[in-house]
Amino acid sequence: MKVVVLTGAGISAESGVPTFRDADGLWEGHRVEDVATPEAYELSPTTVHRFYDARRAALLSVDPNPAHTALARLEQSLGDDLLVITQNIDDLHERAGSERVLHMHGELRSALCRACHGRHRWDHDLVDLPPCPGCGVTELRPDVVWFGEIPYEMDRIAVELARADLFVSIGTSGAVYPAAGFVRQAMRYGARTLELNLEPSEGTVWFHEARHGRAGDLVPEWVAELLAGVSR
Ligand code: BV8
Repeated sequence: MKVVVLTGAGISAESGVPTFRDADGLWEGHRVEDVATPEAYELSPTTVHRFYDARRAALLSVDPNPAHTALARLEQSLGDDLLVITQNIDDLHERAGSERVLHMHGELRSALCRACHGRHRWDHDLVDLPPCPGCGVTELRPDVVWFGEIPYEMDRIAVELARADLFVSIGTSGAVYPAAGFVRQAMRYGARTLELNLEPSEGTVWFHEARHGRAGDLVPEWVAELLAGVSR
């Protein structure tokens, strides 16, 4: 059975990573859409770097929670039949032990050079415009997908959604596209669809089944069910 899991900010909420809805979408009074866009970066790279430098630094003070570890356990059992597509730019899936993780909106711990397009593991601030380790030019930006930019690996995602027998959405409001459209895409190819979220998402009508509660409770429960089914 091929399983595709889509995760959003809600899966990291219990780890202490604020969701977009938490702060009513605001950061230091800035609408997220106003700091997570190419236009905002052109206007004030410093403001945008400070936004991502703060989130990158905050990663050091959070840890994966039982929802992340349950998915890592599921990967142990399903192997290549499981893919986690995440909208999150934190590294909590990997720190929980998941390897088959696709960051469709990029990663905080990566810097992208606008001059040579090289990508570099990055754990420090970018606000001081450090030189690119590859080409030396001071054109490093956060390796994240901003509003108005095309998400990463959309072709691979389309293939995986078409192959999925089960599509599970965890901790996402279904407010941001194209991720919010994946449930219909998977369903179109015959997948069974399940929503695990604190509250009904904007796309909840598209799911065969929806369970509402905290990911830290719902995900380990669902994984145990699946493994019980799988192991029998
Ligand atoms: C694009 C990286 C063209 C940066 C992000 C169609 C209709 C309308 C608008 C559009 C459309 N198509 C495109 C758009 C425009 C736009 C968009 O969707 N705008 C929205 C605001 C209407 N989309 C884009 O610009 C995208 N690009 O479309 O390019 C294209 C596309 C495809 C092919 C070719 C061309 C790019 C969007 C990516 C932007 N970058 N992040 C950063 O992080 O700073 S988006 C960012 O916001 C996140 O990555 C995530 O995707 C989104 C936030 O959503 P969630 O993760 O769901 O978080 P949220 O806070 O909203 O909800 C949390 C949920 O968890 C809640 O439901 C809550 O109840 C639940 N929860 C809370 N606690 C828990 C919990 N659940 C369980 N347990 C808990 N403990």
